[in-house]
Amino acid sequence: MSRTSKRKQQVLKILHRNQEQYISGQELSDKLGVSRTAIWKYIQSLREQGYVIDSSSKLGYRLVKAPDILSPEEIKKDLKTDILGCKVIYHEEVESTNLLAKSAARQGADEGTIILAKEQVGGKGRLGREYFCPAGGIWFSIILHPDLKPTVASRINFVAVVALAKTIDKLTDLTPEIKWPNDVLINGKKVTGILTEMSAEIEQINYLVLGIGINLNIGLDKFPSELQKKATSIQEELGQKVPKLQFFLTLLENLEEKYTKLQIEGFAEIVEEWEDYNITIGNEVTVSNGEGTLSGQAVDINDEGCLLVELSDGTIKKVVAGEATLNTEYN
Ligand code: BT5
Repeated sequence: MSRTSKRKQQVLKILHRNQEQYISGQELSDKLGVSRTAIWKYIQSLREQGYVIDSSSKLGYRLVKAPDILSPEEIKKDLKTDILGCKVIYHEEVESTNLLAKSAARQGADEGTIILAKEQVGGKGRLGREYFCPAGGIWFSIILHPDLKPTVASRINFVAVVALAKTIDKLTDLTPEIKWPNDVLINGKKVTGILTEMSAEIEQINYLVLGIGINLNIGLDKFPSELQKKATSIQEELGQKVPKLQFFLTLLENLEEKYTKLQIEGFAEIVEEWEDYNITIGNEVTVSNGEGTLSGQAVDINDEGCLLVELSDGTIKKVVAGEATLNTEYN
């Protein structure tokens, strides 16, 4: 961070701390050891970011309202987690936060480091698919060092998808549903996606990058037409925008709680919560992946997070990864 942006952050911190009262330009300039003109410039720049700052020639400056943005300063101010968000890196526009997070992880970034972007221009889905990530959504990746064997790393996806469903459930009147493996749907359409990537040896995970995308405050008309049939946004379903910062902070708390639960209590506890939102188990599904396509009744999730499908002849097939289509009215 440059010296200028560091000072601007210091001004913001002081304004936040004194939100009820004015603080004079002189006091700010004494505290930071810079001129009053410099302080005025920092204030202008904060206003351009969306901060509403009242100024009076007699009294000084007072923060009236902070914008609803996911800047590290706004996140850190109200963050209640211990691990997730220990460091937050924010970008206006990136290709993909997962790419940046993998590179940070290779350089030894701490567990819990978060890379966020307002917009992604090369957002990634699974298997090299593209993911549409315009401004208004939440696009971020977290670096994790879970105490898990690589063979059961996909348990992290269950942690994430349960945390997402819980957050939507808590903050809105909507009914989130989980479709195996990683999708949260609302009224049958996808609102969140998860991309987990890892570097591992046979016995241990070096690092894992959990990438999460949420269609939060995006109008459906902004989506490419081919996506409008299968994707939706929380704003679209709710008919109004949702405070982004509150959503993100609640999600981090839920993620940390489930992540800790996974490592202390075990996977069965997470699957139990997953089942509260599940629309896959108990339904007729068609699952396709690189190995082909099969149809049958989804009967269970095993210890590795695989879907168990009972075929018409009674045999049970284990599906490690793939696309599940529910043979219901939605599809
Ligand atoms: C996913 O892949 O759902 C994983 C998405 C992960 C996105 C996050 S954002 C932060 C981090 N940085 C990244 O670069 N990625 C992660 P998959 O299950 O393969 O679904 C991909 C399919 O979903 C596409 O082929 C489209 O059909 C559809 N899709 C694309 N954009 C979408 C969107 N915004 N909402 C819903 N569906 C979408």
